[in-house]
Amino acid sequence: VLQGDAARAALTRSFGEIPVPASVLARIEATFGEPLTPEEVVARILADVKARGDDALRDWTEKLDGTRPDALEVTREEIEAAEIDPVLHGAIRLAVTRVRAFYEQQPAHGFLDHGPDGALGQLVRPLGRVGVYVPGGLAPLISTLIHTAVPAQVAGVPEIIVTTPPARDGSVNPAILVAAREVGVDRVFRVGGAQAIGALAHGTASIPAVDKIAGPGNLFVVIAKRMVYGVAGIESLPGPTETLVVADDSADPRFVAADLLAQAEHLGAEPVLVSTSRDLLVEVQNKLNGQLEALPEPNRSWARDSVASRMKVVLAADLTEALDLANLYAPEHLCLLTRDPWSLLGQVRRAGGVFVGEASMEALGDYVAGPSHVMPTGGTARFMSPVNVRDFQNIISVVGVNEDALRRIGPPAALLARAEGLEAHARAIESRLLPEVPEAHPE
Ligand code: HSO
Ligand code: ZN
Repeated sequence: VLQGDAARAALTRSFGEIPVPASVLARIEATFGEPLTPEEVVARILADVKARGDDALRDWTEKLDGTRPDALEVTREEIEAAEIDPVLHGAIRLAVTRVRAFYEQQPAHGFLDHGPDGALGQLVRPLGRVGVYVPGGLAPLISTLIHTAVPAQVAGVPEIIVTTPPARDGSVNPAILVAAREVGVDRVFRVGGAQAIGALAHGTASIPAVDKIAGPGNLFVVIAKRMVYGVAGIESLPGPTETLVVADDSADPRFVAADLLAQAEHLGAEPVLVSTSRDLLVEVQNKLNGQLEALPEPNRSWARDSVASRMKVVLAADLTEALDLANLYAPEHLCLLTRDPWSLLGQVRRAGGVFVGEASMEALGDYVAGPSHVMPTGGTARFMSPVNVRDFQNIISVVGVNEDALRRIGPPAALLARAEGLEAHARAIESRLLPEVPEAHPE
């Protein structure tokens, strides 16, 4: 149990370098036959996809996902034909409806202010083509497609394409295809990992280059997104997930344990518990062990790894210190399980999302609450936000000043131009103010 300075140190993030689990390094060495860093691996993949396009995508998918896709695109017919249990289909519809309703409330309009100076304003325009990365692999994240593509759609993006890693038999989970259909995604490609990010950024014969790449992924996907930034836009760097639970002595240890475990079963997750009650910490530990043992495999192993390798437990002096520590850590999810959780909201400064009270567990937010579950991880909540409509729009500034205003604000502008040594700027302004442009006279 961490306290005081030790807790602060444990919850202070190091930026710049993404921590790499030993298991990942071991897998790299097994795959490549040499001890490369994840950055070196990603750089190789990106360069190859840029140079060789679809062939590189097929080779890397074969090497890393164990299947060689002839057709990289899932056809319209396959998407239309995908069928799943009707009750699950209904749940997908509910999620789509609720996420859409949430983002339709997000103000995203421009303005044009007609005043004495003329008109100044902002146009808001949707991006042209967006690529959504949907993690597959061990857990096919149906909900992630919804929670990324729907905000883009509400933003007005006319073309949304999805890439997702295929299973070993080359298939894409039918529930992901149903979600794509329900949302109205235009195209789906069976490619994952850094190679998918390379394809979305550079474009290949099969996969069109996009303006922006959105969505969470594993370490390699996050590194790839960081590396292609500038070729394409990226919405943020959502990577391995984390949850920080603040609980006082009123919290039910069963629920605290359940929420920590729900997060822990994501690969590489970091569960953090900050409590003002030592008794609660002990009780949560007991419940956690019991609930962990009761989980089926492989979930038990995933969760156990997160708990054993990355879980942090902190005893805080009071709720003010608890919230200070939470703000320092800047968790993706901040869960408030205290007597009066709403009273703490004013102290929340840094988090992807805040989950207020017992009925608002983070797992509900993963699916149907409304706000996107794609939230900033790794402490990037310090400067980034959850996926939202604004990620998928451009602002275009409008300058439409009239002559009256020009007479007033032109001279100081010309003065600033000369102070910067930029004479042509000054003359461009003054040409509208003076009767004649000064010109050089040939001798
Ligand atoms: N909690 C994960 C998202 C997710 N959970 C998708 C279930 N499905 C990261 O925020
Ligand atoms: Zn989750």
